[in-house]
Amino acid sequence: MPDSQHEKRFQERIDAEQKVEPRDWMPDDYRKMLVRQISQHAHSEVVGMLPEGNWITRAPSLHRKTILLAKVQDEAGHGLYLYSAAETLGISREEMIDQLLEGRAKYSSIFNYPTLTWADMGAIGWLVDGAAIINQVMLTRTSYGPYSRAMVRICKEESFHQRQGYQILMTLSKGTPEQKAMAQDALDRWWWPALMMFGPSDKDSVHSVQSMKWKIKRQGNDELRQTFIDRTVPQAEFIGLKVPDPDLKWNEKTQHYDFGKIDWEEFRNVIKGNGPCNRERLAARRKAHEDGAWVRAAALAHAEKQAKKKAA
Ligand code: FAQ
Repeated sequence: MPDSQHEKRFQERIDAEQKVEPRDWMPDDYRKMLVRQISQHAHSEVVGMLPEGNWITRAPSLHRKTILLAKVQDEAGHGLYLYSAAETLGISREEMIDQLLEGRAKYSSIFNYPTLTWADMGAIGWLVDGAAIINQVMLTRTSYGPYSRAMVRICKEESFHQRQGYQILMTLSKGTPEQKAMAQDALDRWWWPALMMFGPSDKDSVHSVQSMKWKIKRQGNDELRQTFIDRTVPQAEFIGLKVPDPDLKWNEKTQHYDFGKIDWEEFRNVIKGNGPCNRERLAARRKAHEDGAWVRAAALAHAEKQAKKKAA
């Protein structure tokens, strides 16, 4: 069958809401688009462990420490589901990790900001996981089967992460004036970077049109960002914190919040590698990769030994 016929059938299947599975025919560009997005997503989960990992030894109680530890481990698990989903498209995990370590792959801009106080653990759970959920609930319905199934599992855990972050900030907000100020400071620093997580405005988004045609993404970046703002502003008000945007205002007519201008120059700089922590994050991942070389070698040697035993 000529490629154009294949492509026509493929689009018909997408339009009929049938999931695409690894052995199915798919256009090369569909495969590339998925490898790009899923690998970036996997790298984000793994690099995303670093800002919170910074606070595991300094959590204010044993109880808080165990919760944070479990959350960071969950993120590692999400990375692994996602690398596995990308591998079904014909790229190896080694290749994806090399791309990250050599600075050739992107990961979410948000993880290039520093975690300065304990309140940042609250802000990450509430805002960063909160933003991730809104994007990922949409992705549970993505057209590629393995990605969609990974998202279902991941979203369940992200909901718990969001609640634990909000609970940290709620506790601080009800605490001493210093604790409340710490919570407000965290919201002030994380609000705008959280809005940038959804990516550039639809008019500047390179991939959205094709991605939505293939139902990889099912909503635009701006729509998801608006949903996040509409949900999060009342949550901030409920715990007595103020969103750092003088232009934020409920609009009766649209039934959404109007909000101020996002600093896209800052966003572009961060994704170019010039955010406050880009170099530190990549250096930490490279060191972890080198330190783990003996574990990978031992695991491979064991697997080879088992395979020989089986063959004998
Ligand atoms: N950061 O044309 P679009 C989490 C890039 S998981 C860096 O709109 P697209 C869990 C984009 O890649 C967070 N780069 O692209 C957690 C493209 O560059 P390229 C990660 C960004 O793909 C919580 C270019 O800009 N979530 O947080 C960003 O259609 C706590 C043009 O953009 C996902 O990855 C950005 N924020 O839409 C973990 C979800 N935004 O590739 C630990 C899956 C855009 O041409 C602790 N991904 N770019 O070089 C997606 O839904 C999409 O890829 C978007 C971007 C929405 C991120």
